[in-house]
Amino acid sequence: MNASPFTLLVIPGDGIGREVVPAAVSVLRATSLPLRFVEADAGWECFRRCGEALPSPTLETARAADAVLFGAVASPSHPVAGYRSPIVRLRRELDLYANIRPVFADPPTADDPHARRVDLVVVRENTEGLYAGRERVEDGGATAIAERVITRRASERIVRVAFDLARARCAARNANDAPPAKVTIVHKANVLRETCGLFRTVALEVAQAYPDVRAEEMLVDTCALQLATRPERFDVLVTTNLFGDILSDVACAWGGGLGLASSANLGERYALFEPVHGAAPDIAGKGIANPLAAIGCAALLLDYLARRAPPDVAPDILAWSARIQRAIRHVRAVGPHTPDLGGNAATAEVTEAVIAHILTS
Ligand code: GGG
Repeated sequence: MNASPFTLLVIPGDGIGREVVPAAVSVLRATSLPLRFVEADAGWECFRRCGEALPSPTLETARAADAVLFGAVASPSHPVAGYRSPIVRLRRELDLYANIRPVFADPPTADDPHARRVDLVVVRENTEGLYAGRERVEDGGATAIAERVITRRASERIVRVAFDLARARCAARNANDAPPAKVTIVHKANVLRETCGLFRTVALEVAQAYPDVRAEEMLVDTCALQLATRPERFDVLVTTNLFGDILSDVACAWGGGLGLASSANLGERYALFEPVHGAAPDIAGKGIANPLAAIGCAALLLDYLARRAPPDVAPDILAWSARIQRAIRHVRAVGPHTPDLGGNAATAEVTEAVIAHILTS
């Protein structure tokens, strides 16, 4: 392929981000795709070194790149003067309003008849809700208040993402007995009448424009239970920021846990891909972090680039993404496994196994 290269900004961040992001980059380098990598700093360690968690050059480079591959960040839980979470800020600065978290579990086989057929995506609003950053204390610190911001604009655009995705997934299933497209609208409008009420109203309005997609609504607590007990009933779920954060972690237990959970943060102009897991300081530096979630991000990133690539280039990019996804499933099934999956392999061994598989399959 002889196309102009895509520029990817790589931000390893803190802790195991510095181990799993290089693993994902080495998988991307093993493809024959025209990719150019630029690395930049962000995170708690960056703040301690230079006084900024998200230095301006990092933000500018993110705006100039075709996509960003992010690792993890370890913000302290106590307030630190001048510190703001760089990932929350990046999502807001780049208006990455759609957080997409796919969860896939292999269907039952003769070897494992108890396996579950799980193939769902949690679509989480990424810019407002309880994470809008509107917190304050009153009564001299005796009362703490967080404002939950829900807007028609943000609700409408995230729900459209979910319905478009459900439609696209249904088209890709392409089999007569494949389940129809379905979107589950998750809220708590019976209690949060104004905020969830607005989200629900807008979501049901948007649903009218997608007669081919089945829409259902579900209270968030019911949804948590259903995700834990009947995950196979879901296709695409759409919800507000905090609910989506929690539900997507519940769902990812079916996909092999946090070590395999990848996510995309998408907006109109920018895209950032990050493993769902955090910086994991307890295992950082030991070389045993599971790189598969970050490598899964590399596949999601290629899917995104393919949608923006010239038509003669896109199929090759998609083919590499599919190869990476097959390799992840293969390594997940047969190993080597890092300790979080019950093995004793190192990050590097798992990465090498993925690369070997994509180059030979
Ligand atoms: N890769 C996802 C990640 O870093 N998760 C942890 C997280 O979001 N932390 C927020 C923060 O530390 O600011």
